[in-house]
Amino acid sequence: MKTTLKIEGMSCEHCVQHVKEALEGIGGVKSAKVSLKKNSADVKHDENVGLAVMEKAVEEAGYKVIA
Ligand SMILES: [Cu+2]
Repeated sequence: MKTTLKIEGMSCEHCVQHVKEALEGIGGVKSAKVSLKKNSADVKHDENVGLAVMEKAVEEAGYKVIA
């Protein structure tokens, strides 16, 4: 499955790396492609990884998922 998350609060490549690591640290997430320019993350994951889990991981890293 692939989910695109809109992310708020990223300002540099460090932020991108934080978000990427946070998402890829979730069991069942295969990869996360994070774009600073688009303020988004394309996440490839198993079916059992819900949106709430991804939102929580991003928030714990210090950023926010919007809509
Ligand atoms: Cu940054």
